[in-house]
Amino acid sequence: MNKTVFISGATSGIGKSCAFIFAKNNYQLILTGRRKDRLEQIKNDLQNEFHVKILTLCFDVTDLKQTQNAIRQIDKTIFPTIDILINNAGLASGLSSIDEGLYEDWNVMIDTNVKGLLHVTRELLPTFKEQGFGHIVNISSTAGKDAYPNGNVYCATKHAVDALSKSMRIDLLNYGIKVTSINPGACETEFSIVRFKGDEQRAKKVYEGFTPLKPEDVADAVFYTATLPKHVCINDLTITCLTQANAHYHIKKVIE
Ligand code: NDP
Ligand code: 8X3
Repeated sequence: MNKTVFISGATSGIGKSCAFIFAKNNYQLILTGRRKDRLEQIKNDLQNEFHVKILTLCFDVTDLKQTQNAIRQIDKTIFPTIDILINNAGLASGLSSIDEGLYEDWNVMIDTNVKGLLHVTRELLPTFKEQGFGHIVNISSTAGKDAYPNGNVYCATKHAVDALSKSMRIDLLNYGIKVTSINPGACETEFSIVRFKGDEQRAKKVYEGFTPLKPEDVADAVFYTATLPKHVCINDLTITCLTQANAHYHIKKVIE
């Protein structure tokens, strides 16, 4: 029987690359996000290429009702198990000093990165407990390990994800559920376009002069942690490009 991976935020970047690598390796997919057109396009592309079963669920993780309705409609006869949950949906909104931050940016980051992750996890836990196995992979960040200038609330939300991964691992040990935190550094996706509210020029500048991670690099790491023997759990994995030492120390150098 094929295993199933549930990916939140599969419409772009790291989530989309995770969908690709798991489909290529014959997993069934449950792909989620708010952009229905993108979900359908990715589903068609992956089904045509890899012939795997794919369910798309279009919902906003910040909305508990939408999250519950979507997850509760998963048909157990088609997806008898959910083996892996990749809590990937997340974002930064704005980059400003704490005294100048906008309440609406703070709310959207806290609601998405912390409450959204909790909503999805809580809804899938009954399935994991019933099965007696499951693997939660939380996409945190180097920003969850250290703060950087003007990162304040985004860093706080990723520190919260870090704490939640540690807590989940303790609370879920008795149920045979693995919990892994993946902490990427700068990775070129739509992340900075979202952070700078559609300003593509400003977003592009973030990655100038060095070679950032590609979303496929992070997806490779996720896939590695998710395909280890049953008794092995990678708790915490930080992955950066060669020119980034931590959340705030980078050098500019292009790697050929
Ligand atoms: P992208 O912007 O490319 O992808 C973000 C994904 O999250 C999209 O699929 C988006 O889907 C989804 N998403 C955002 N908000 C919501 C919501 N409210 N409800 C449902 N889905 C949502 O960025 P990345 O791929 O870079 O980001 C993925 C994760 O990786 C995030 O948690 C981010 O914090 C983390 N990360 C990113 C790094 C980077 O440098 N890029 C580094 C470290 C961590 P849609 O808009 O369709 O809803
Ligand atoms: C996303 C990357 O550099 O803004 O977590 O922390 S960064």
